[in-house]
Amino acid sequence: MEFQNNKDVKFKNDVYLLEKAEKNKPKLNYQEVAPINLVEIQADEAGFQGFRVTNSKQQLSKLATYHLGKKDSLVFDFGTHYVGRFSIDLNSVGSPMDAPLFLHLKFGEVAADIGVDSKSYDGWISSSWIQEEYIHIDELPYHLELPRRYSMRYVQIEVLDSSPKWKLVVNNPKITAESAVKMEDVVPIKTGDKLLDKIDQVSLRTLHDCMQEVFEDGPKRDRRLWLGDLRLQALTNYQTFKNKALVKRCLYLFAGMTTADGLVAANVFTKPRNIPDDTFMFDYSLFFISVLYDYLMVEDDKVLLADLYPVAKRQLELAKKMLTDDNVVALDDKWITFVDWSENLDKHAAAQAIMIYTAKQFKQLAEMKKNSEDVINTEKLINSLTKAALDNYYDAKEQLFVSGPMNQVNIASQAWMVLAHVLPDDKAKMVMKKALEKLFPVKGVGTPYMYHHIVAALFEVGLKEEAIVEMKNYWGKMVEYGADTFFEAFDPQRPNFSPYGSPIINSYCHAWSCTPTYFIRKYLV
Ligand code: RAM
Repeated sequence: MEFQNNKDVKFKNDVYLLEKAEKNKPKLNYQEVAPINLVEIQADEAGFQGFRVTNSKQQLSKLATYHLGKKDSLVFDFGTHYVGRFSIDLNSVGSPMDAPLFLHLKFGEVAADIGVDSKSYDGWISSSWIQEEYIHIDELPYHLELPRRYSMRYVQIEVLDSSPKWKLVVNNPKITAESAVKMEDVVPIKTGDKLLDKIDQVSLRTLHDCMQEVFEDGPKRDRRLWLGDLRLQALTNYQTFKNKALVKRCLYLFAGMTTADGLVAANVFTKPRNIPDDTFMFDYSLFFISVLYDYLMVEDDKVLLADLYPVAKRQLELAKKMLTDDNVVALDDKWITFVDWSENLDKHAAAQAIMIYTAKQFKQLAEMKKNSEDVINTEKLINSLTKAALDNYYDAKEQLFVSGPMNQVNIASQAWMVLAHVLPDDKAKMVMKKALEKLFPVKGVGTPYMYHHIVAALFEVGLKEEAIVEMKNYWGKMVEYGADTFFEAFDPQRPNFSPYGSPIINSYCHAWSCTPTYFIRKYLV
């Protein structure tokens, strides 16, 4: 995938909708956290991405006694993942400070973030996402409070230079962590299975750390509101933190900043002010309908429905322009369909299924709105889309869906067709059974986002045990690797997989990976 540059697209700002977004802006909670340990990050082939964390010979309780000269460094371990600001007291010992202090600080969500030399990065997205700072300090003592927010468990402080005449002493390292919600607001569950309980906790921490002034996709990167991520975060939030105002805010943000033609952007920025990104995705625009629909399933809110119904309707109207005469979704490079980061994935069938899935939700919105014309028209659309899906993509002999000109049989198509209910329940169950036989263990799936839909489809057809096994295999593998929060990209067969050309740019606390707690709380307890 590449960056989209649509700088000529005209957007409109709806003041009424954006004011509502502002009204639902949360007040963040702050928590001061001290490190629990001093550690060393060592290269080790057996460790996740080639690194392992060991206890340092130095002790935190003796911090003030360590004198750091040129090339000396310390790594603080805060015990788990936090999002917040870092501060530390710096002082000198020895002769008068005859030269400035030159410091390098690095912030890591995982050990490799610290261990890998940032200069080795040459991926296709900006290296400026790598969380590190180079700072000169002219006078000590100094209370260093870094202005930027980081997403981290580990903080490395390295003296690039002092002077042979004096050394650095550090004290009081601290993170002031921030989130829109509090971990203690969610009651821990006991499933009777230790791994599932742990997966649940890691999921909660992931969602907690991504819930800021919007539902961020990843607090390390991209630090913004993406529609596809929001959909899964909102669903998980209803089962856990139950902060509905934040979902409402995000819906109003997307609705308040569409293109002049009414298309919802794939993501929006909220700093330094509200700005829609000039990036559009076929599936993400349609998911505006889903987020609105899911919200209304947990909260009866007539005003929200009245405000946002036209925006939801417009997404479906615009999607219809992508249909061939035979009602098949034609993929378009200018309005890409995301589905997953896996390479070589044919997305035709999944795109068709996503349109059916969201059209069905829109029909229910139209029913809530008592708009019989929209109900009838959407019903017709669903029927023609479904017929096209079955005519073009269902291989009745194999009982599996194929996708695209090469009839690719991939897991994304099966999962989305099942979620869109294009087949009767018994046949849909058969699709997942066949998929388990032929496509598992799945290969080449790049993200927990895609994995979510695979597990969701297994639960949907009643293959509960199989769904649990997949969840434990996939998210459990991240736990085994020591995850405090779940990752943006993860392929168990390729632990170094990155959609961007290097794992050090990946986010290791990523919104769309938080859903096991949703599954566990919805289906298991
Ligand atoms: C990446 C982010 C984000 C996702 C998009 C499609 O930039 O990981 O979460 O929604 O891709």
